[in-house]
Amino acid sequence: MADLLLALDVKGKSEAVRVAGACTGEVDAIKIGYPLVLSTGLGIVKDLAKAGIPIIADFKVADIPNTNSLICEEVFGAGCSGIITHAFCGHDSLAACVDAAHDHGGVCFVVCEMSHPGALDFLTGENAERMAGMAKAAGADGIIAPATRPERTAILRDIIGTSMKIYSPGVGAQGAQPEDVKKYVDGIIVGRAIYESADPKSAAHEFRVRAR
Ligand code: 3DU
Repeated sequence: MADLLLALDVKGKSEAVRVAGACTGEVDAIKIGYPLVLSTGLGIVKDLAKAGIPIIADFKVADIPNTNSLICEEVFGAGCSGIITHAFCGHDSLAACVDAAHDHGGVCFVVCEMSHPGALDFLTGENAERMAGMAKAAGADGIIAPATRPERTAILRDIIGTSMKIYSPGVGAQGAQPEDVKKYVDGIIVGRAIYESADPKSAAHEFRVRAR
């Protein structure tokens, strides 16, 4: 049984508020990222928060520890409850994000393996498994692992155990189905298949039911 996270990669406040409003009651969290925040500013978090749905900032943070801390301060100061970070910058950069999240009562999720074909160049195999181990050692709350390669997500689940969560992108537009991965993960992330639908509420409802 997995939660449903809406990847709200739309542009502009009115479209974001429209889709989020339509999906209220059908999604467990909203994931925002560069497309939306660069088109609206971080103030969009306050607009979306009115719906009472937790907001996770997918900025795939990847810098030195001090810069990571500064980014996280902005994210949590704006009202987000979670941050998604990369791990390949090393244990100290990762620790900066985990610490900042926990200082604000938030959560930190760590990208270990990505869902697109090009992830197979670097973000898979031993690299991904080492990053999963590092995420666990850092005290992160969870990892991001691909719905498009459920067998890999199963391996990463074995590494982190059951005390951490897995959120999994790749369902819908990237070709994966909720049924492929739901037994390994705590949440599926769906973007285009919901926000590009003529009826986002019904689309979200269907994914929610299928993720259960
Ligand atoms: O393909 P969709 O439209 O369902 O969107 C997937 C979202 O998840 C999108 O925001 C993307 O940036 C994010 N994501 C991945 O797709 C793959 C990853 O490995 C990590 C995040």
